[in-house]
Amino acid sequence: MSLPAGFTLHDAHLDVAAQTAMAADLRAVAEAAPMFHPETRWGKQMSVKMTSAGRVGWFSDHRGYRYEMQHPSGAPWPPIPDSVLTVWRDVSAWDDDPDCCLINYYGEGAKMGQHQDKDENAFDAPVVSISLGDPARFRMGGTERSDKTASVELKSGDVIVMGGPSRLAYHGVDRIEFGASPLLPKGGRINVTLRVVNR
Ligand code: MD3
Ligand code: FE
Repeated sequence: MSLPAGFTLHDAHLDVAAQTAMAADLRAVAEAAPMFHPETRWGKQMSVKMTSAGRVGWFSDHRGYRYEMQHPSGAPWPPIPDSVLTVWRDVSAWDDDPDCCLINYYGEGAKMGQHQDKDENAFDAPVVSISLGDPARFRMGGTERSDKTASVELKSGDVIVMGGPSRLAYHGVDRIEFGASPLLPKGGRINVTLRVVNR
């Protein structure tokens, strides 16, 4: 098993109290900016539900992937919770705060195909991801789709940093172990991704 350089896993970075507090903060974000299933360019609904906090939010429809200044309702995205910003400041080694906090919710059977994160304008900044709730089988390769891949189990409270060469690596979520974690009352998995979109 080999992972690309610049990838760091902070195993159990958040204890259960911090995970619970962050889940409550994210629930408040999702009340102000409700989760939705984005549609791909090909009109297929993604199995993961999403919303965002921060200056910009990630969005997709028949016109493709992009960042938008507003939730589909027309409201601005809520601010990024302090509990989330604290993690970025602890692990990113980046001077500026992120301008997007994408919140992904994986219900039973949800997954995410292998892809690169290329919709940003700051590939030298790292991406930080926080996992909450049910464990996920995360799979990561290299910068070419044909590169060999390695799998990592991401558990509630784990934080990963993708900097340097790993920033443009292919990655995805093959499956989650629905119901395995007691953190979220209805089960499932939340992944928070922090990104610098514009510098
Ligand atoms: C590796 N989310 O939202 S987070 C995504 O678990 C996304 O929800 C997955 O991929 C999830 O785009 C994986 C881990 C992650 C995020 C960004 C990366 C890994 C990355 C960017 C570059 C390389
Ligand atoms: Fe991604």
